Amino acid sequence: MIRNVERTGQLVGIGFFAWLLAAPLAAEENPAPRMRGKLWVNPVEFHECIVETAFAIGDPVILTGNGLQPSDAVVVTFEQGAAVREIARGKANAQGAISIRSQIPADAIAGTEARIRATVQAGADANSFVLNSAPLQIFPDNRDSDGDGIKDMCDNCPNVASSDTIDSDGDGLGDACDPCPTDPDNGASSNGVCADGNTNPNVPMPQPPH
Ligand SMILES: [Ca+2]
Ligand SMILES: [Ca+2]
Ligand SMILES: [Ca+2]
Repeated sequence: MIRNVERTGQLVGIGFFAWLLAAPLAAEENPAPRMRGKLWVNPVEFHECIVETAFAIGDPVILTGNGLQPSDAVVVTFEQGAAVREIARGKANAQGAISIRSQIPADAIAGTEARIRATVQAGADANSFVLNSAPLQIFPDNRDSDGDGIKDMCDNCPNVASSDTIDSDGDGLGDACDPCPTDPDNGASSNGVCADGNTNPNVPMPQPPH
């Protein structure tokens, strides 16, 4: 009986080492499916934008991505909520990369977050690989309301002309229109007084009791 137990133990041990040896081979034969990668949305006309993901309706764009298999065929869709429309088709090159020209569709909805996806339809990655863009902010047009040369969608002070888009406190408002340029909560936590001691005109000052 003892001998049988020892023998069983030996068999279990041999089986374990056999599994260890076989496991890497099995992993190579069945690699984990690659489901999602990154799709970069680049403006055709370079514009220095604070928000790199801001685009206007009709803007021409170049979509780039990699990590695909050579010759994979992709369908590119522009998606806002449940609305999905095809905007381009393309094919991966010999290095598994794509570069496809398209545009923000004319019937896109301004003010609604969008995403662009390239889904493999045919090829080695068919139905298993999708390239996703970052969420995109869609603006109605390329207007420059204050005429300072910086488009509204790229201007952190769209109604105040300024030569730059410097935002010292990083709160999204440029120094040129920030009521508290060095106070990111703009005095909200100190009764309307900015960090530099000035008063924030956008926060009502507490009134003395009558
Ligand atoms: Ca402007
Ligand atoms: Ca401006
Ligand atoms: Ca600011």
